[in-house]
Amino acid sequence: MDSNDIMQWMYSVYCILLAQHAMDLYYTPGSAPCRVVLLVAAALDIQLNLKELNLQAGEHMTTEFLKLNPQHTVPTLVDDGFALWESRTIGRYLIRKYNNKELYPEDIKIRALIDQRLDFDLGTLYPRFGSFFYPQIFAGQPADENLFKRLEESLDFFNSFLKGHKYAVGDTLTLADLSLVATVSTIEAAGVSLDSYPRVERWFELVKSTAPGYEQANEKGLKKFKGLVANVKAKTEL
Ligand SMILES: N[C@@H](CCC(=O)N[C@@H](CS)C(=O)NCC(=O)O)C(=O)O
Repeated sequence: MDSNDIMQWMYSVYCILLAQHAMDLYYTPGSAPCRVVLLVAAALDIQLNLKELNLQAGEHMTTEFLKLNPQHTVPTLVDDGFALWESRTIGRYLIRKYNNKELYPEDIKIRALIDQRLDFDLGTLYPRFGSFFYPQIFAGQPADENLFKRLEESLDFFNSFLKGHKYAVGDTLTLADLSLVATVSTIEAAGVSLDSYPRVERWFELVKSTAPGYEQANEKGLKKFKGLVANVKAKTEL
């Protein structure tokens, strides 16, 4: 065995050990919450063992999956038997596990602002988008003007949060951006124009070009989401 063979052997052992330690991520590519976790994994430069579930086929309702997550939602992360769900919680867990100080800084005020943006996304922006858009897509209902106004109001809120800084909190990329970009890109992909929110538009372009692995982590799944929307629209227009 020469030194090259030894290096090759060590590298193979390293890859096997790494694969054994890879965490499982149950996900579905079109889902915005799942893309939050993919964006965090890309920013941390870690590999997750991706396990795709087909929700339409009920693969999230199996006894096996319900044992992991009784709430039957994706994304669900499983780290050596420890199961965790809620995309932003998974994001914080991974950031702490890999001891990353940039995406969720320890300064209590910065962290509080990141949490505020994450809660705004979880409790206001994404639900308002969902209640406006999903009944149209999944139940064939007409667009509701009042629900659209509520969505517009929340985009306006986000536009005002961005005043005076480049990213969602301050001038560096944080977990808040990775969460919000999954939502905002989904809103845009659903055909909602961002023209009336210039700061959101500028921020969106910035995050697209600076979030590590953005294309693979978000755009790929977004294409599937767009495909699903087009498919449902085509069916309802028949
Ligand atoms: N707040 C949750 C939302 C998760 C969620 O609702 N995921 C959807 C897919 S986008 C899901 O799993 N739906 C199936 C179900 O609830 O049974 C998160 O951010 O992880």
